[in-house]
Amino acid sequence: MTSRPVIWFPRKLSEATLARARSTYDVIVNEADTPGTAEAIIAMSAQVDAMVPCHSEHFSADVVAALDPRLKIVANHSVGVDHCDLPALKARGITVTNTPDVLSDATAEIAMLLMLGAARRAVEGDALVRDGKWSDWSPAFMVGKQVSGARLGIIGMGRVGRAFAEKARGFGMDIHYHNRTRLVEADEHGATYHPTLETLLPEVDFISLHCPATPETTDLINTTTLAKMRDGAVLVNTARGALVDEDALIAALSSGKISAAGLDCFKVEPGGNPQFAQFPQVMMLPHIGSATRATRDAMGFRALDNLDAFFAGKDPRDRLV
Ligand code: 8YV
Repeated sequence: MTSRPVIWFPRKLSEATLARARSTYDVIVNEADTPGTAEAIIAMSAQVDAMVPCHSEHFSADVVAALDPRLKIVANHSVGVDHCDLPALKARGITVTNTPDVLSDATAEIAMLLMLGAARRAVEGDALVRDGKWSDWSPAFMVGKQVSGARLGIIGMGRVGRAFAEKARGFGMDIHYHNRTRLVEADEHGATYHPTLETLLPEVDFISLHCPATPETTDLINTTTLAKMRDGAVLVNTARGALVDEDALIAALSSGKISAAGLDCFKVEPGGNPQFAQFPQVMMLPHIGSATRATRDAMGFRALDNLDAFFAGKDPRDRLV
């Protein structure tokens, strides 16, 4: 009998994922479920053939250079791969995969929750009732911004952006988008394409970020781009904290240029940016875009599908390098 490949799970993935993995592979799970440190990743690379990390494990150039040649594949349990230095992994001959598609709806749901919560003052309203401070009502009380019929600007029209556009169309929103390339007409469903941010930003009432974090998109939302937005625009970020210059956003919230924001991602994670807590019009979540039972299972299974293909000598469906 040939020996089974050994797989390391630095985080505790769903029970269904780990059960399926154990049926095919020898599995090592970090039962403590703490983020895999550089030292742990390097040490484990000598003991395993594959790793299934989350975005909490960083494969920087330094880490990749120190990996043991035994490690053959990094099958990410995430769609974003900004935690992986892909050129460095490619140079070491290590295959890298991700888990696209399966988390688009869950992430779009969280974007919708944040957009509605920011627009309709959910944090403020919840605190009033929760703290027993709701003592009055009038037609002018807690008036928010209506989503239905408003213009939504989506930056990054990949799978998650398109899933969010579909949900927003259900709210009667007029969709505008910016993407490196224009979608084919059938995929636009009537959305208006903007080849540059310059034309998109002044046209929309709500802006939602759905592009990957790359050197080109770092601080995409900054003092200059914020100034181009409509007065009182609402910003939603369920993509990556790296996309937003947080100091610039705090200044725009203070001045009222941005009337509200919904944030699931921050520059520093875990933790977030305590400066945002001064704004009741900012709704915040701790990076839980894909955190549903169904999606966790689907992400785990997609990562295992990639491993199964790789160890069967086939090209994994979601191979990146
Ligand atoms: C996850 C994510 O929370 O897929 C991504 O890129 O940011 C999230 O879905 C995380 O990476 C799960 O491993």
